Amino acid sequence: MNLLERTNEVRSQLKEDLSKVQNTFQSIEDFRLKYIGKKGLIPSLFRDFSALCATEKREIGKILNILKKDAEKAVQNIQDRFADSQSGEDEFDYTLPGVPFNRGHLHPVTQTMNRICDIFKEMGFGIEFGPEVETDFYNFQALNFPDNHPARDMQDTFFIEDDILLRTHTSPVQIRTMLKQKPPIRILAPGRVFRNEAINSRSYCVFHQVEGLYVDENVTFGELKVTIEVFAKKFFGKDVKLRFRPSYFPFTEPSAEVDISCIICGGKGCRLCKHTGWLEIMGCGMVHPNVLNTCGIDSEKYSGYAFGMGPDRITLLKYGINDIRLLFEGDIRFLRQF
Ligand code: 2NL
Repeated sequence: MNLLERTNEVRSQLKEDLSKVQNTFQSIEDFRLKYIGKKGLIPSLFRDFSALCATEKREIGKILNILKKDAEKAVQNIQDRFADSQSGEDEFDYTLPGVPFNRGHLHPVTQTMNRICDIFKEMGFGIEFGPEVETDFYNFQALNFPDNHPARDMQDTFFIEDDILLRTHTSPVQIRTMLKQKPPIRILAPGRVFRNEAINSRSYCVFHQVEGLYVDENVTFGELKVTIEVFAKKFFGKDVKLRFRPSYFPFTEPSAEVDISCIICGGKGCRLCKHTGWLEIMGCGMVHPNVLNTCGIDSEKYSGYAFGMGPDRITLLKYGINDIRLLFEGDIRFLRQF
């Protein structure tokens, strides 16, 4: 076999051996010594090369040099790969299942308030906010509460000073809006409210309210009814039935309370609806003329409707939760479920 044939033979052998090298120090070192070590196959080809004549050298020198470079490169590559695997950095197994982590989410009451707001926004209501610390004027006086009304009692309201209190409803937001804007006014006032009540499974000292107000010329109770009907069907489902019962609030006349057919039994009677078939979801009415006049809106020219609901209670109903305190205690084991 002449040198050219031997060179080709070494090349094909090198190719085959390279595919069999294992990722261990010994296997790589064996490969290195066999081909480019001092006593390896390629140096031995070079030794024979030096004995050739000039024409033969020209013919084979280039091929031999390429073989040597390729062998050195192959050794470098497998040594690098081995070093990487030893450092452990690039050994991450990308096929492993991911590590789960908690994503967090909005509080269930916030989710309920957002849904309520979204539905009324579609019907053209704007959203307004106001302070949680209010004066007697915005919270009571402007809302047609008589001076001796029991809600003004220290027992029911958290007073900060004589005239300063924590709002007991979000109506002051609407009073503020009516005082600074002319009709038409169509707004929703969601927010946190406070009442100095005994705490139990049904009432807590802090809770939420979403109130709505629409004031314009010729606003009627009929419009109030359809607006609430559209809302209730969107929120609770299109098959829900509604019932308006006469009621009393100082700030509306006439006033009504709104019931929906029970979302559990559909009206047949069950534990949730206390076997009545109905669930109360809100109060509403036509804005009392005294309230409009106090806000500088002529009650001869304008009329309005208003409503108020408790998203806490609605959240309890929706999820079948039996204790309102769970909504305010921030227990992550409870909140995680929503
Ligand atoms: C309920 C009842 C209601 C209103 C709130 C209101 C506000 C203004 C004028 C007139 Cl500025 N009314 N709000 C009206 C009727 C009922 O809430 O049971 N809420 C949980």
